[in-house]
Amino acid sequence: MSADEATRDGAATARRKPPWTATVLTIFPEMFPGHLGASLAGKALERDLWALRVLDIRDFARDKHRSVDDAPFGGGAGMVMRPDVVDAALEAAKAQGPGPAIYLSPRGRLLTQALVRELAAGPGAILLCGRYEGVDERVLEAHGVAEVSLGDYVLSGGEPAALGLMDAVVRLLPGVVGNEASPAEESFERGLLEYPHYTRPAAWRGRKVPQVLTSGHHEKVRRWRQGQAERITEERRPDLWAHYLKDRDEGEGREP
Ligand code: 9D3
Repeated sequence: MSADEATRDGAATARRKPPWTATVLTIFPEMFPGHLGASLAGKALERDLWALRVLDIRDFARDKHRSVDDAPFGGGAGMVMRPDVVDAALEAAKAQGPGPAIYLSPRGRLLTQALVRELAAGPGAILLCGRYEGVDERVLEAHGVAEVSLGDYVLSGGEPAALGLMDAVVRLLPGVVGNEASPAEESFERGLLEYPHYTRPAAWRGRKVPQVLTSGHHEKVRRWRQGQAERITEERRPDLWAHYLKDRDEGEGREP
């Protein structure tokens, strides 16, 4: 028996590594788990394949009105989340949840599949959701908080972004995705968009399924799909296409 097996042996000492844990800081705790309580992520949550802790930032306010925001120094519209309140919430989150502290913010680094993979490989994440105009800069500096954005469009706050980030991470955790398709086969992992998909009926409103897909020639199907994925990526996402060509020419993934 290996040392590792020995430490797991015996009913009294049997203990599983804690699951990937999201600790969310928000003034809208009722938005969680949201869609992550349904479908694959919801099943995985029930099976303790990941954990979700939600802290209400308002619980860390100290005045009788439970204020979390105040007017911006320098003037201007809107309100700013107070550093003392967010600090207390972050301290509580760090005491009970593992992983890097991330502020969901339109100024953040774009969330990519590479970052999602990095987060999924770690123990969890502390997700700070902003509302109003944002959070006082000093508390972000003091806690070494990273900033992550979902894309260049305006959301109403950090909560929908936190749900999107967790969705992307959770589906990568061991045991969560039902089918056996390896993540390495996913289009984004290969740097390409997906090829087109078809199912029955073989003819629908006069539109036929591409013949190669009903031919039974697996190698021809594979080549057709690869060609389609490349065509669609080149047409729709020149940025991904350039990166794909660069990786391919550097010999990544496939040998010459
Ligand atoms: C109206 C306020 N905006 C000035 C132009 C700044 C602004 C503040 C707060 C814009 C959006 C938000 C709320 N958004 C988020 O907290 C957010 C977000 C987003 O809006 N887009 C993409 N990713 C993210 S992550 C968090």
